[in-house]
Amino acid sequence: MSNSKLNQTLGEFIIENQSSFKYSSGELSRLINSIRLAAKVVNHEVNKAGLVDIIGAAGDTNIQGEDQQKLDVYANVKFIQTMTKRNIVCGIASEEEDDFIAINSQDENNQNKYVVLIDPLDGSSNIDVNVSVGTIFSVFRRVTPVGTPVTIDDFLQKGNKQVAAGYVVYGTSTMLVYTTGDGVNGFTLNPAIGTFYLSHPNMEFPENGNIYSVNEGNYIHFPVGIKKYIKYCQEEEGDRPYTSRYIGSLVSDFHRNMIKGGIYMYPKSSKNAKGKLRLLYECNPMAFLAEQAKGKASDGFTRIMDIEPTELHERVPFICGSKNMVEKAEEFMRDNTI
Ligand code: P6P
Repeated sequence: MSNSKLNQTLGEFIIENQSSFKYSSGELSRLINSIRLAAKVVNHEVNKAGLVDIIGAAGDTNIQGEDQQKLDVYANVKFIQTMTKRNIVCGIASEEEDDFIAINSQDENNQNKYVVLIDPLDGSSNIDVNVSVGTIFSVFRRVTPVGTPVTIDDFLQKGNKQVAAGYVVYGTSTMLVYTTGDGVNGFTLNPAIGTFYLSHPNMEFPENGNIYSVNEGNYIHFPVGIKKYIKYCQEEEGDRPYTSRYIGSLVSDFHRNMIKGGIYMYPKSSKNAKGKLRLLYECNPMAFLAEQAKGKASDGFTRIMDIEPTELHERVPFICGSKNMVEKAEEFMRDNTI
């Protein structure tokens, strides 16, 4: 991409690339634009979380049984409102909602063909300690006929059917990083004027890296293969030992590893038989981004985007990042005799 493209605004980028999206009737562009708007609104609140009484548990718990931080609730409402009010999608599923939300899909005039799955504020336990958090989204074309009510089948699609995916990272700067299947591009928000600018065109995972990201506090509960891979990362040999970096915010760990090279792991364990991360609105979108950025994502055995979903909030083990690092970890996972 020529330098002249740098500092292109997100709006200009969407318009310029709309024609390259083979199915676009402009609806997907409007969808990305609505996510852009919601991201700015949520960013405004996240940035002042310490200043107003908007942090701390909202008193409710979500389907995950996790205390809902008020910002979780706020972000969930804002993203759902923004996509609903603009009549862009026909259904939304959210980490914060027990069931999916149908949006006028039974209206025969509703020609909207996309459904969105979202983790409105991932890593929210970091809010109170001022560590970066993120929003993750995944977009599919509905599989049921337009003008009929959406069903669970519209949401339980394999990740390889995604038409778009991305995240917002609310960090030292706020970035929107997304793909529509033609590479990964990162946009940085200028908060002074509320505009996202193309700052990271064609983002790619380095094939190799020297950062591994895993919660080593769970080490004794990990499968043998993961334990052996972690020990491999720590050995003195060649470019090892690697550096251990774990923020506890998937979007932030993923973002750093995509820029510098690295691997993120949330494996299954004796504590979490299927791991912790959710397939539909965390692992699938991050896997789509990883593969579009020439990285890899699996559960240690199966490509994440080939996993057949069975329920909205199902969890899967997740290994994602630089291609050669993921393949090395898979070797250890597959061959317990090493
Ligand atoms: P643990 C945040 O809750 C999250 O879903 C990811 O963003 C993060 O990587 C992981 O869980 C942290 O989980 O068990 O290590 O605190």
